Amino acid sequence: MTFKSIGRGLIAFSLPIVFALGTLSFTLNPASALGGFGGGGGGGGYGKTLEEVKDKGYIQCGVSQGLPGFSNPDDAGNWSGIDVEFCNAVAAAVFGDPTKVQFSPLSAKVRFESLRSGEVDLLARNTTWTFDRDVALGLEFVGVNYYDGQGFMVRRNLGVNSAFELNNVSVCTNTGTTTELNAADFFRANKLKYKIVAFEKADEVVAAYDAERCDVYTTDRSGLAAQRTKLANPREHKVLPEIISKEPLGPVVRQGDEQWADVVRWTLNALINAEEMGLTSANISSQKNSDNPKVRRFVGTEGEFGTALGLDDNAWAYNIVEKVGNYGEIYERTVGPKTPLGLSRGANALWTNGGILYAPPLR
Ligand SMILES: N[C@@H](CCC(=O)N[C@@H](CS)C(=O)NCC(=O)O)C(=O)O
Repeated sequence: MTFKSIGRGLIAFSLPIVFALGTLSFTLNPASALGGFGGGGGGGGYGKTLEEVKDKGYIQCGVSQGLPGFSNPDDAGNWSGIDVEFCNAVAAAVFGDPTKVQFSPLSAKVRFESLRSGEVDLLARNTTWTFDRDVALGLEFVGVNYYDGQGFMVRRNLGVNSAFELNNVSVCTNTGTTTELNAADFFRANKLKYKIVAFEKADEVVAAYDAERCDVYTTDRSGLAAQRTKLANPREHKVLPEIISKEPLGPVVRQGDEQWADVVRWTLNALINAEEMGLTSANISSQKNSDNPKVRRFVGTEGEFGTALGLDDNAWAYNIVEKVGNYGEIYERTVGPKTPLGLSRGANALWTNGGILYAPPLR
């Protein structure tokens, strides 16, 4: 092993260090640990997902079974939505081709086991980042692609204007969700009587609610906006004003594969940074020869960011934006005000626009 001083007392090692923690062991690649770009070995090396994805030639992406705006198949089996486009963006980063994705529709109940077992490489399925999921379930959340909160929908003729008036009600929802847990907390904390009517498939929840088998439909507010479009008469229903929880929805990977987590995390960061920098699918090709160092790093003409991630192309972020678009473009065409969901940006606006979307810089 050789050591080299890299200034300010930091030492760079030339051999990988292997850590052993009980039965787990992993290798820390010094080039990536010390931010040494272009150090010959590329990035990380903590797991095999990126290698396996490259070998098979596509990403297996776990999505919902059908939630308009998030992940929804059309009659021909083509998927669309903000989560679907996130999977496309990761494929653009890895392969330079957003179509190199296969979608696995997963119920809320089975999603984590599907990810843990390796059936999918990535979960982009309106999944709330919680302590338990992050810490105890062997999962890693890489960020948030939609800030949400849980709400209630009722038939207008129920005559209810506030969630605090929901007493002695039956409540339809999905099993295996934070929704079930939050509803229990809410009704208990407010000493309101309720009965949960839970189903594994989202369409069963919609059908039960529409058939008046329950008084209330509860889920993430984006989910209410989506499922409302499937009701026989959407106008006969209203969403109550209270938001009873925080539901930061984000992409998830298996714990223990930092390299893959970094690829997915920096795809999300690139989408958000692109919007902040004004880079769009329409204008990014004109920025390829930009003199601006920040733009040059983004499009890959300066630095070795792709190599550091273990990707084959330093233009990975360029490819995401050219082939899929930035976060704002995706938002507008999937869930935004002009779509059937009609969701304004709200908390999902950039921090520079009054929202809380804030991505770390690419440098
Ligand atoms: N964000 C919550 C709820 C996620 C969830 O599964 N929501 C339902 C209702 S919006 C859903 O996605 N249904 C679509 C499906 O099951 O395919 C969680 O992570 O537990």
